[in-house]
Formats: sequence, structure tokens, C-alpha cells
Amino acid sequence: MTQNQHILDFVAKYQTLMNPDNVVWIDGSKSQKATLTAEAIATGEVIKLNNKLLPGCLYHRTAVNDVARVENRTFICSREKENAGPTNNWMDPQEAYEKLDAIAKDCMVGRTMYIIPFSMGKIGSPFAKYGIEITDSIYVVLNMIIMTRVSDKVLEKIDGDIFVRGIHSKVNIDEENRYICQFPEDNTIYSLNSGYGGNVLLGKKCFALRIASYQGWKEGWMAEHMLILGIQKPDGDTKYIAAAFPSACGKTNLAMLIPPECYTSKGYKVFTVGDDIAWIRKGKGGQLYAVNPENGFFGVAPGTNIKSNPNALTCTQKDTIFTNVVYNPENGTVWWEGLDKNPPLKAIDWKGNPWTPNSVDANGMKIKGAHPNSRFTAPAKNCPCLSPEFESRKGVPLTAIIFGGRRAKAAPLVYEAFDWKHGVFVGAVMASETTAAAAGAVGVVRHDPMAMLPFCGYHMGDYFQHWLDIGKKVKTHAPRIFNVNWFRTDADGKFIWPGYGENMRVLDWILKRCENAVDADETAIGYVPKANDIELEGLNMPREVLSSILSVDKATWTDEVADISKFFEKFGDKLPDVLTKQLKALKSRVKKIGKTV
Ligand code: GTP
Ligand code: SPV
Ligand code: MN
Repeated sequence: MTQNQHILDFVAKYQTLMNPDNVVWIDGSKSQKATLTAEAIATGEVIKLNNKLLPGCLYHRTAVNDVARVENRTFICSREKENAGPTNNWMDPQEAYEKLDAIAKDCMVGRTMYIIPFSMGKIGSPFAKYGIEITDSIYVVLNMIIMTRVSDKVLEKIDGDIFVRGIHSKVNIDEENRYICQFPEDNTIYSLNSGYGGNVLLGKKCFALRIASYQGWKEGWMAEHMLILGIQKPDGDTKYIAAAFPSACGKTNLAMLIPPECYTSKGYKVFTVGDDIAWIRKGKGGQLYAVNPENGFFGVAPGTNIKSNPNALTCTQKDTIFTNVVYNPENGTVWWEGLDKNPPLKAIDWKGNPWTPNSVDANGMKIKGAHPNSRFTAPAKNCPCLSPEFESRKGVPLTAIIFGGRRAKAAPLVYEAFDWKHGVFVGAVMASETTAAAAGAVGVVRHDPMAMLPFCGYHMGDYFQHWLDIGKKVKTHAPRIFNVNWFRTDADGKFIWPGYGENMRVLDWILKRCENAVDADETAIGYVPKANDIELEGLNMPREVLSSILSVDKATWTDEVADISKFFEKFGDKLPDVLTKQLKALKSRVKKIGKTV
């Protein structure tokens, strides 16, 4: 345990409030993990999977009403409402503590309280930040052991009261009393009545993005919803790229991509540093350096298969926890839509009901066996293409930053911002179709600046200014900024671009731009590739089709400008002038589309 009075007081406070039968300190040891796993298996909280086919793997189902992040029940509890900004739900901190304490009172009677000391980032590294999560869920403990660095060593590293306090209880998974509250000024997260990933693995979105974005703003660094990958070129040189896409828009897939044959045959290799979160700060030589503060992948299962993402699939073959996928009791394996064409014939679906591939609902519609937001929790070290820099203390230098989303029409396959300020504008005006990663309607286009709409722990106007300030700090060493869209559709609603591994062709163009090795067309929205400059070898795609997804349509962008203007109004005085000017300039460039000068 620890002598640190701040930690002991924190634990004692919630022990008194929540009144558990036992308190267990998690130390990160194999033996303790084995004991807890056995206990969770005995109570049915998890099911042990086939030890030959999926060694060390577990299966879990959450409550049917608890399968995704709940943005409408997520609050930033800053002292001043203004500081949460127009894009976050806000609650007064005192009111929030009182409300949550009332719900949490005696919630652990008959249960065990687990105290999890964890580190985001390599323990002892300059980037590392420490946390203590209190929870009554063994499932949370087992997931945190995969996703973060859980160790009793963290207790020794914590200096005084400098740690993030995470308080979680399942209570009784009551939707009406579900709250995910962040108190940025107190380094505190309080999460009640959920047992689902992003709501309860408090190191992830709650800490590494909502709390950390606030810390980064105060301390001069950035916490972003970004994957980080390295591309090793045939000459052995590796360049690093970070990319922000909204939830379920392709970060894990891009981070682990396997390049097409025309690249692998030349010696190109892609390495994964992270698939969801990047902490970025200025480092040696004035460049921006990024680390992945996590230690595992909490990936979307549906659609993951040997063709789309073999690396992710390999990650899940041992020591992985599967949540809300199909369970095959006959051989103790799992399945999900898009895994293969051999679904189990007699299985259990994510709701716990008997399921066959022919199951239909009352309206005759096929019933999905796995929830669209079903997930795997896999250790990073399982990843066949994990970067040798994964454990780096100083992070990897960024050559490019990419923004992207799901846009059926507006955004071209790829374009480059004119400069950092324009790049911040490109990030700020990102919009994307909503996905199953959060509760609510799917497929609705909404603004999601830098893919951080649900994760920014302070006023987004200040966040934009912070991005501009970071640009000033790194000046000529700033990474170049790009936007991508893998999701343009044809008249039948089919994706035109093949995506996945083929996205390497776009990354290749991006790196060439960063090396000033390729020209581009200057358009109203940024630099767009000349169709001949995207490698199509081995791809059955006519150049005209490629050209069609590189186009910038005047009518679409005129609507886009109107939409951005409306979105920007939300921010009032807090919208940096730079962005107002950028919008004006975009508007005038869009007006000129099609006119000869
Ligand atoms: P979070 O973990 O929620 O942050 O998601 P993510 O951004 O890591 O997304 P992920 O890579 O898991 O992909 C989400 C969904 O998008 C999956 O169903 C993928 O199959 C699909 N997807 C990923 N990349 C591509 C692509 O290049 N093209 C197409 N068409 N679909 C893709
Ligand atoms: C996301 O929704 O962006 C995720 C999954 O990565 S969760 O951990 O639920 O936030
Ligand atoms: Mn994510």
C-alpha cells in the first residue's frame, strides 16, 4: 500500500460513502489478476473462452441499456459554466458532487471496492500522469490492467496530491441516474451507473482526453483523439503521423494498416504507436513529439477481419476481453458481423439471447449477433506491428497531422492545409456522420472539431486558440496538416475508395508533400493531389474515379460555408479572430470556384 496521506484520505472518503464489504488494492501482479479472473468467472461476470483457440481470453456482456458512451449524461463540472463552453454539458461542481454522493451512498454494500493505481504513459517518463481509480467492477479492473499501466509502483511515483482521482461504481446500471462527470479543476472523475468501456475505464476518454486536454491547456501541451503511426521507408527512415478521426471512423484500422503489395515489395512498413489517444508536446529540435498514453487497444469488433485488419485480429487472439460480441458456447469462441462468413449456428447474441445467423425480429429484419459498438480489449504488446518506439520516453516526432471524418459528399479523399493556421481551421470545421460509439442516432452529420467534440474538457474556443498558440511555439518545425475522407459514396451509397490498407496510397502522397517531392493543385479548400500523383498500381480504379473523389464541388462547399458560419456563432467572443478570418477567406475562394481569373 502507501503512506501517501492524500491517497489514503481519498480512498477513506469513498469507502465511508460507498460502504463496501471489502477493500482490495490492485498491485498489477499476475497472481492477483488470476485470482480476480477466477472470481469473475465464478460469478458469471465474465466467461472464460477456449484456452486452446483463444488463450487467456474472456467474454463479457454489458447491460442492454449500457453499450456506448453517453454524451448527454457526460458533464464538465468546471467552477464557471463559461469554462465548459457551448459544446459541453455543464453542472456546478458542488451540485454535482452532492448529487453523485447521494446516488453513491452505500452503493458498495455487499461488494468489494477495488483501488487501481495506474499510469497513463510509461511510468516515470516525462509524459506520464498518474491516477487512482476506485471501482466495484472486476471487469473494469481487468480492462484497466490491459489498457493502462497498473502497478503498485505508481503509488511510489505519486507526488503529494498530484494524481487524477477516478471514482466509479456500477451502482445498479440505472440509465436515469447515469452520470459521467469530469471536474477538471479538481483532477477528478466521477462515473456512476454504467459498466461500459468509455464511461468506466476512467484512464481513457475521461482522463487521457477530458482531464488531460485541460491539463495540456494549462501546461502548454495537447491531449488529442489521435492515432499515431510510423511509416518506415525503404531507406530505413521512419516518419510519424498522427490522425484525428471521430469515434468509429477508422483510427485503429489506419494505425495498423498493412500497405499494398506495391509498397511492401519496395520495403515500406507501417508501425503502430497508438490507435486512439495522443499526448503531444514540443520536444528536441523544436518539433512536436507524441506518445500514446495507453497500453492496449479498446477496438471496434464488427468489421475487423483477416482482410480489413489482420494486425488487429492477431491482437485479439490471446489475453483479450471481448465485450458484447456473439458467444459460441459450443466451442468457447466469439464472432461478430464482418469477421468471416462462418457465423456459429447456435450461439448467444450480445443481449444474451439464443441466436442463429437466421434470427429475425418481429418485422422480419435480421438480428445482429454482435452490437455495432462491441469491442475487444487487447494488450498493445500483442500487436505484430507495434512500433519499437511504443515505450519511448520522449515520444515520436510528428511529420504530419491528419484530420478526417465520414463525409458522403463534401470532403475530397485528401487535401493539405495551406499552413498551420489554415490547418487549425480545417480541424475546427471538421464534420462527420455519427456512429454507434455513442448512444443516439447514427449517420447524422455533425460538427466534431478535431474529433474532440465529446472529449474537450474546457471551452472549445480556448481549445482552438491553444492549437494556434502551439503552432506559434513550433513555428517552422510544425507538422503539415491534412484532411482525409475514406467515406465518399457513389449514387448507390457505396464507398468509392477501397480504404483500409489502400489508405497507404494517401499516406504516401502526404509524406511526399512533407518532403516537397510532389506538386498539388491549389483549390478553394487547400492543396489537392493531381490525380496522377496518387499511386494506383495494383488497384482496379480508373483515374477518372479517383479524380471524382478529389473534386471540390462549388454548391456543396457553398452550403458547407453557411453551415460553418452557423457553427462558429456558438463560440461568440471566444472564437479566435484567426478562424473568423479563415472562414471569410474560404467563403471568397469558394465564390470564385469555376470563374476564370
Ligand atoms: P474508436 O475506437 O471508436 O475511436 O474507433 P476508430 O476510429 O478506431 O475506428 P475503427 O478503426 O475501429 O473503424 C470503425 C469502423 O470503420 C469499422 O467498422 C471499420 O471497418 C470501418 N473502417 C475503418 N477504416 C475504414 C476505411 O478505410 N474505409 C471504410 N470504408 N471503412 C473503414
Ligand atoms: C470512442 O468512442 O472514441 C472509443 C471507445 O474509443 S470509448 O472508450 O467507449 O470511448
Ligand atoms: Mn476513440
